[in-house]
Amino acid sequence: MKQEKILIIGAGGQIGVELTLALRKLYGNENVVATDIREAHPLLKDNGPYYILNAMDVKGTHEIVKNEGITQIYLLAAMLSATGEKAPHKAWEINMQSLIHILDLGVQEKLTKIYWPSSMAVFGHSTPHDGTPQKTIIEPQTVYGISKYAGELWCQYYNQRWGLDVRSLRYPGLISWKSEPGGGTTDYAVEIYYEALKNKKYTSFLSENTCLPMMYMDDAIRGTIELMEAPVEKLKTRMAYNISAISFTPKEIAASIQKHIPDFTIDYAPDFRQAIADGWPRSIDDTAARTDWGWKNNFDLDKMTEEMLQHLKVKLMQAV
Ligand code: AKB
Repeated sequence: MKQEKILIIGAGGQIGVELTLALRKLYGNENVVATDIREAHPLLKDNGPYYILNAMDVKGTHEIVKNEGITQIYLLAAMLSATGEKAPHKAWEINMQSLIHILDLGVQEKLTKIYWPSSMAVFGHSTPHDGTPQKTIIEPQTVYGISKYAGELWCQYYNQRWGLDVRSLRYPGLISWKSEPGGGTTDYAVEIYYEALKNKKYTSFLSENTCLPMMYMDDAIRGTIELMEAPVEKLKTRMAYNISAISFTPKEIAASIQKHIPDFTIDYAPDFRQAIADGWPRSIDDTAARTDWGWKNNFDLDKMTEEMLQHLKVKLMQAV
């Protein structure tokens, strides 16, 4: 069997850092080429090949694919829901063009697999908000959600027309301590842990009872790799799979933190991100992922809180 050589575009982002580390463990450091528009994230320094690359740079990407003998690409670079609303045309251009040129490259270079993340942001007000099904009404209300839904259709199209093996997940909000999120509506659920440890108080930009689907990064990374390793005949959709783990509100995550930091307090000052969150599911039905390729989450809210506080405490102490 040919040794896979993986290219990660957007390796410095919230998912990218941990996915690169996990894939390097699995495939060997030298077989996972990390790239990002910025200098290498501290956790990706000196443990494998790294290039500075703009996801929109078709020529530069092609050169790396050729020179490094790349067989698989994970395209993670994107503008998320909140920053996307501030610059809708730019978000559309970045999110769509980067995908289409990677899909073309996939066909041209006969790549074995491509991974591209979708999001629960594909769902909008007209979708059932509780137990949102895999197949349902999809009318996203943010440019990020529109680009993710259009992208899913492009992935399906390239699979049906050229047999390209593109795989995708609709992530809920992701919570991590190794790398920080940027520009999302669910970012409050990471910020709250930093602020709880640093200042024992947090002002949430979402209202107290806004319930959203979320997932600890360990589960998300394992799920992504499991999807990518699943035998092709198990995959029953070439749109992105719904995956879910836990759903909670700002009030509930605060209560989970208070079990460890009793004098932690939270108040609420909803901003423009509230309207985005109000259009998203409260919980997601991921039966298809569980049935087709065995998806299963391991972390609930309290287990995640325990891990987040424990790791962030050490990280913040080391940063002093
Ligand atoms: C965001 O909040 O924009 C992202 C997402 C749900 O895809 N975390």
